[in-house]
Amino acid sequence: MLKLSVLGVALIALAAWTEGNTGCRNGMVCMESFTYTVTNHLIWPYFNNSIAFKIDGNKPVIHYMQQACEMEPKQFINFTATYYHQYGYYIDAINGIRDNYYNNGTYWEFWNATTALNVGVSYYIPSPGDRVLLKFTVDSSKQSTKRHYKRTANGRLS
Ligand code: B12
Repeated sequence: MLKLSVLGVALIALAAWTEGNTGCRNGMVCMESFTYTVTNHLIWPYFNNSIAFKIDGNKPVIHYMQQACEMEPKQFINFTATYYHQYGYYIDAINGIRDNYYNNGTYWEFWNATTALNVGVSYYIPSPGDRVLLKFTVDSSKQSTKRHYKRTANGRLS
């Protein structure tokens, strides 16, 4: 009996040590967490999916994007990115919705709670309380007069 209680206490201590003193962990909104959201209101199937992460050192957003796909694959199905030596990864598509900036002005815009960010997902490091957002957007200066977009076989909009 005594052995079991000692084991129990040891397990609780181990859990507290792994999660930090606050018990904050992935999936839980708390002092040490931020939320990551992907939102698309432009083309069906629309989605607005969020997940909370405990901040993991100085890891950039792209690290958590991959974690989201592993943890919640129904909401964060996939993403594709192109690597640019100077700026890191550029997000081309999320959940099969692909940008087509030069034809219709659409792209995945990168935001935190207050502002469109001036770096990409490889360089932005979330801080506690942050709300990081990738929002499927149309650049109004490039927007055509079309109101409805159709999704083609490769996920692009026509
Ligand atoms: C055109 C452009 C865009 C277009 C890209 C169109 C496309 N690829 O389909 C749009 C408007 C979509 C865009 C988006 C973004 N952009 Co931009 N963009 C530019 C701009 C004005 C010109 C790039 C260009 O054509 N160069 C000439 C060609 C020949 O060289 P290139 O290497 O092939 O260019 C490609 C890359 O630059 C890439 N690209 C464009 N923006 C970005 C951003 C990131 C993070 C990456 C990895 C790649 C990338 O697309 C270009 C065309 O294929 C530059 C400013 C500048 N004057 O350089 C900013 C610039 C590159 N963009 C920037 C940023 C921050 C972004 C965004 C993160 C903004 C946001 N908050 O959403 C997003 C990217 C988000 C994502 N999806 O990952 C910054 C990068 C700064 C940095 N240190 O990381 C720049 C330098 C502007 C600035 N001074 O703030 N962008």
